[in-house]
Amino acid sequence: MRVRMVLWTLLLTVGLAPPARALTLTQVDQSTPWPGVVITQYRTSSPSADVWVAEIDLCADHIRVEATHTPTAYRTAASWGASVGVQVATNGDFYRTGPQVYGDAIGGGIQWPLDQTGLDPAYSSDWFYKDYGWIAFGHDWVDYTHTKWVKNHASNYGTLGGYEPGTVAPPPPLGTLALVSGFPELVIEGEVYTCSSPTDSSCFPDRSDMRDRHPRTAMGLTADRQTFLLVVVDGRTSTSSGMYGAELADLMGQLGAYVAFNLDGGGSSQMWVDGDGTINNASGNNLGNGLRGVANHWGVFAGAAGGMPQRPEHCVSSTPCHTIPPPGDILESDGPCAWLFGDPQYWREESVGYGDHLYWTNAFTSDEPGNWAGWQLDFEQAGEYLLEVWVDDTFGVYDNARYQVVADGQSSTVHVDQGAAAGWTEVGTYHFAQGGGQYLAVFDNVSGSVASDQHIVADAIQLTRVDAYCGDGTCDAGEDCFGCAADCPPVTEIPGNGIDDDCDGEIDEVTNPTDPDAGVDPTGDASVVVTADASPSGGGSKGGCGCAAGRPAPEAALPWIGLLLLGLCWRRRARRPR
Ligand SMILES: [Ca+2]
Ligand SMILES: [Ca+2]
Ligand SMILES: [Ca+2]
Ligand SMILES: [Ca+2]
Repeated sequence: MRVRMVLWTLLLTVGLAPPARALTLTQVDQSTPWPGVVITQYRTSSPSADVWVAEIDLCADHIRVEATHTPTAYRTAASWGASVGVQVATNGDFYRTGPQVYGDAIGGGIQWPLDQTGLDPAYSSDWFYKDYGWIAFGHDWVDYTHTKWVKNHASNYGTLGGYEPGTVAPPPPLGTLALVSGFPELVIEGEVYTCSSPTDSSCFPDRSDMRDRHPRTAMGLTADRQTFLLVVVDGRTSTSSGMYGAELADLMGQLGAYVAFNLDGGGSSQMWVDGDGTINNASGNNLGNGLRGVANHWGVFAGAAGGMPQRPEHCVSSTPCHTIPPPGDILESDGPCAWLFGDPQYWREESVGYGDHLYWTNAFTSDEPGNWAGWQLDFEQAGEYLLEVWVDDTFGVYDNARYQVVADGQSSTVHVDQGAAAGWTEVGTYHFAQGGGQYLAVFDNVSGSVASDQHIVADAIQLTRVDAYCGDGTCDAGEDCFGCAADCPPVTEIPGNGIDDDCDGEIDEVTNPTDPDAGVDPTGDASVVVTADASPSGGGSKGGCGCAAGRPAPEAALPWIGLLLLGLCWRRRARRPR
């Protein structure tokens, strides 16, 4: 927004006409059916079109964004939305027979198989291959990646943000829960895509149908990443003309998008709201042929009716669900940092296990998980941690339960024999980074046959710090009484060891041995001396602070070392006559 304002100011200052912004929005209706969801209907002039906007406050209670899991059939937004239990749904990416989509897709935290996405090398010669950008949602984050065209023309846009801006079609971030792809990009880092003419061949070179007026669907994100925009524009009727791509870009900019992408349009454009049904003229978009089934969708859980936890799932300004302190911690599967995915009826609860509560589900043969559980991990300090899971000896049955550990950007898969386990069971030791974006997950799907009733438990997990850290009670290398007084308490200054043992900011200062309060020799004449047994060569005991080189810098210590040597010489001379 600010970029645009600056641009306008600049244009006005130099006396040029600003680019025509033909689109005028008039609000027709607005409602807030659930906290965090505002549905607005607009009428636009030039062109005359009906527009529906769902503004989703990602930091409102109970808000969670979902996208279609690997589909086996085309569904309308209404049918899919009702079956998943979301409150708002729209169509998503372009699709083809399969069902498959043009870009990448993730629903319920599970990426679609390659051959149902446009990433399959089989499509590498197709016109749309890797053209897409996406918006992706994870735990406490939202991200986007720009389209191929934008990445290949990065110099037009200054510094590109988003995920891996230098890589075309990067693998999605670990921990992505929902992702839908689209192109072309309509708003790029706050800059609305503009064309000299909306019908010129140079306008949206990555997609020629942007140069005709069609029904449209678009997705956008505000600069603070706290508002998700889903927009549908009707067309192909006498009352609503649809929009050129350039008009859609203008619309998304006016609605406050910082980034925005075109989604599948035409007969696919539809917005469904629970209780109101399909709110736009989706059949009109489909030339009177009723609602069209599509391959993927965006959905939004909202309000208590959505059944999601109160804590918003993708709010970038949330404090972590829990921060694991330096020594480690125990996180429960029914605690604030746990996820349970899949049909809830297949997650059974028992009043046994750690804290007298566990969940279990059965292993089953499938390419994709049906039920899976996850634990979000957010650390106060980076370090090495032993990761264990609690396995109840009755309900832990399956001998090859598959876990995924995401630690410090690395993903590892570990199989655990839950049948042989009882109590705390090691998964492994990992280096975790400070902060979040890390997790443990356990999945129920097995390739190949599996016997019945092979229970997999999801119960508490435990993290135990195994490397040295401040607060472990030992003064370790790299710690001192400045940075870690808990482990390295200040002790009486020991001269000559180059360490500021008493943490007063002076290294090896000479003190009166019989009266330490007398402090440093004030005159420098060495009238205050040190006894031999307090010096390092005299076998003076090394205090708790002696485990690391002290500060300040060596040059600051030099005068004191000199003074000490002078003092020792003086003492030797003074003793000689005896
Ligand atoms: Ca438990
Ligand atoms: Ca320590
Ligand atoms: Ca000192
Ligand atoms: Ca010292």
